[in-house]
Amino acid sequence: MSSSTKQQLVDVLRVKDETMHAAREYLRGEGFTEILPVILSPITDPLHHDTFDGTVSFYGSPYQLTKSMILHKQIALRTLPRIYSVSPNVRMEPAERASLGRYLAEFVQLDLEVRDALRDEIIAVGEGLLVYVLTAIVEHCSAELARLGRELAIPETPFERITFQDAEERFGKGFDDALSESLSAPAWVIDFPRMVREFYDREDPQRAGVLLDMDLVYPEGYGEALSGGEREHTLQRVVRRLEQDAVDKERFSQYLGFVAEGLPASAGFGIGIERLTRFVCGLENVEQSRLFPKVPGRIGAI
Ligand code: ASN
Repeated sequence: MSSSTKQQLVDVLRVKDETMHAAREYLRGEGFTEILPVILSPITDPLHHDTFDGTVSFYGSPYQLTKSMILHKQIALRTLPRIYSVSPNVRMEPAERASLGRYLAEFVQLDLEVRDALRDEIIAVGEGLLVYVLTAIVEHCSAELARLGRELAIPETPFERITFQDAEERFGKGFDDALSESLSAPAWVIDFPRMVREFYDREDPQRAGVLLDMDLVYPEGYGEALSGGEREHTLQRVVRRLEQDAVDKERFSQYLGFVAEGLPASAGFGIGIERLTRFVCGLENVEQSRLFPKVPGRIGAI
C-alpha cells in the first residue's frame, strides 16, 4: 500500500470513528437506548430487491444472517420506547452492482425505531442526527478533511422534500443517481408506491398504494443515505401486505406471532455507515470507507 493510500485510510477511519461517537452522543441526548445487534435469526428483512440469502445451519435449523433489523426493532419497542442498534447487515447483492461504487455485501447500518412516532418526527431525527454528526466532524476532523481535499457544508434544516412521483417525472425511472447529482444539499424522497417497497412500510390509510415512508438522498451524486418510514403493525394489515407481496407467510410465522400479541405503532430508519463515511470524506467508492470491505461478487477479501 502506498503511503498516500495508507494516509487516506487512516483519515477515513478517524472520520468514521468521530461519526459513530457523535451519532451515539446525539441519540443518547434524544433519549435513545442502544441495543446490541442481532446477527442470526430465523427471520430477517425480506427486502424488495434481489439479494442472495445468507443462510447458515444453526444446530441443523436454517437461520439467516441479518439483512436489516427492522423486524427485531419493532419487537424491541415492546420493551423500550426509543432504540437504535449499530447493526451489521449481510446482503449478497448481484456482482454487477459492484461497479456502482455504493454497495458492500457486508455493511453496517445505524438502525433506529421510535414507538408511536409519525414520519415527520423521524424525519426531524434524521436531520438532527446528520447535522450533529457533520458539525462534529467539521469541528474535530479538520486536518483529516483537509488532507482528503473535502469541504463539508452543514445543510440547513428542514431539508427539501420531493415525492417519489415528482422525482420520477423530473428524473425518470430509477431516478436516484440523476436526482442525487442535481442536489447541492441532502433531500428527502417521500411517498414511495407500495409496489417498490417492503411489506412493513405503512400504507397511507387516506391514499391507497402510497406509503408513509422516505429515503434521504445525498447531494453531489453520492446517492441514497437512509431509508425508513412509519410501520404496519396490526395483524390484519401486515397479513394483507405479505399476501400482496406474495411473501411466504410460513417463513414469518414467528414474527406474525408477535404481531398477533401486539406490536406498538412506530417509525424509524436505518442509515448506512459506510455510505455516510464515503459522503463525508468525498470518496470515489464505498469500498474505500472501511477495513476488510466485501465487494459484491469479489471473492478473496478477508
Ligand atoms: N433499516 C431500514 C428501515 O428501518 C430497512 C432496511 O434497511 N431495508 O426502514
